[in-house]
Amino acid sequence: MSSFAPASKSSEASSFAYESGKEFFPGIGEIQYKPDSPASDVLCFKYYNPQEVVRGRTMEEWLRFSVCFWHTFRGTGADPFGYPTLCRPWDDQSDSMENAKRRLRAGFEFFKKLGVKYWCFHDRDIAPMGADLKTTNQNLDEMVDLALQLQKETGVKLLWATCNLFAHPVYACGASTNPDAAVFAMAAAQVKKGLEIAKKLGAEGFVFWGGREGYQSLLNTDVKRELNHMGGFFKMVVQYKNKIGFNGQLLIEPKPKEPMKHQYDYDAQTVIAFLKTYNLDKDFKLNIEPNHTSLAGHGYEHDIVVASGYGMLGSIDANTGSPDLGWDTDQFPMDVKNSTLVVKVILEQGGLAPGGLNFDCKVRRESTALEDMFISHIGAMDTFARGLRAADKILDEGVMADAVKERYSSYDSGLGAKIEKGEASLEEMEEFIMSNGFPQPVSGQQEKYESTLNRYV
Ligand code: XUL
Ligand code: CO
Repeated sequence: MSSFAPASKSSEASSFAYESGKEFFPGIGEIQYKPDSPASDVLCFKYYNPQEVVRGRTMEEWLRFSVCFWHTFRGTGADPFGYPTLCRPWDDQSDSMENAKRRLRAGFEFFKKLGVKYWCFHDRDIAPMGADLKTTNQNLDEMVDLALQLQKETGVKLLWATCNLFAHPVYACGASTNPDAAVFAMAAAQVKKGLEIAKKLGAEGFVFWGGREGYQSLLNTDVKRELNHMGGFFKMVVQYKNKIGFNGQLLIEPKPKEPMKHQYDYDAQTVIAFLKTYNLDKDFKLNIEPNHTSLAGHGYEHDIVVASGYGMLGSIDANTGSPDLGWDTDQFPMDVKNSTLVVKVILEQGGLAPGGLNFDCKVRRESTALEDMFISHIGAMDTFARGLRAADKILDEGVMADAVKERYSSYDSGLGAKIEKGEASLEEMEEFIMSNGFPQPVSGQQEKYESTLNRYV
């Protein structure tokens, strides 16, 4: 997001060089599936074959890839130590509507050439804010009209929309959890408009990432009051969504920290508990981002497994952190073992629709070439295609599932079945141990599972 960039930037950074009506990515055509291409050819898919059928659906239908507008078309490469490095020829770095329109057109050319069927955006990614809500909404309407036209022309659809409730200075102490009720109102007004444009663009979902919903210090924070406010905010969202007939899936994206020291949507289990507490669990699902999962101190696929277990895995922000760093680096996912474990869950729960795999990823600050935008997405799509093939084989052969099933087989009949049905008592358990003696330990065989997995990836 441009607002993350340092206040000033080197004048050489601007390299605006776009001739109206020309292609934004000249020399790059639609990316093809070429399984036999040499390793040096990185501008084609070696594994992702969109129309290939796996377990009764095409790869495209299982994986539902999406490009995010904020990193790929608003990311500048700026960091706290350096000026922008990703200076796109069509972007004059101004906040004008013409610039916003060029960016959007570049975006749709990119989606089409890459061969993804979905995109995602924040309201503030696509349209500049005006001096007040009225002009801000007018700008948004103008951009949404263009987006609708480009969606129709290209067939690319909106996976989900979201509101940026964290970049503007007024949101520094949170949006719906801000101690100031007027800021709550500003966030609510923004989300009202966000839901309207999501409906207009046919969004399949609407995401809430709790950007600054949390605290930096407990000394100045009334935690329970803030959580009540957040619960009330989401109730208003559900009411308005139903009122206007927006049918997209509402989603919350957990993250434990960054930018706040502590964020209320800590991880999947925390968000599920929050939703159940405020009676919102029928209206929301979760959008899981593995880089956030690892920030919470969990393994890569942990939150995906947990959310799916509760029937609440709605969508995935498919990215990865850097194991040797430990913050939200939003890297492109390139690890086949990770993608296999994620796709295995997707297959087991029968798909992700209406969610998908959204690449909430940014090329490194050093990856400055235009073709890096393609290479990064192609690499990640191939990683998930390999994960899909491997997960299909794992499920087909059933070796791992059978081993897990066997591990719990004592619950299939007798005492175990009674426990699972909730029909057993402490007295019966005592009686069982009295007559059968202490049980013998059974091996967990972690290494057996790990080496079995390695046979598939
Ligand atoms: C931030 C993050 C966001 C959300 C959308 O860490 O993941 O980009 O996905 O607001
Ligand atoms: Co995300």
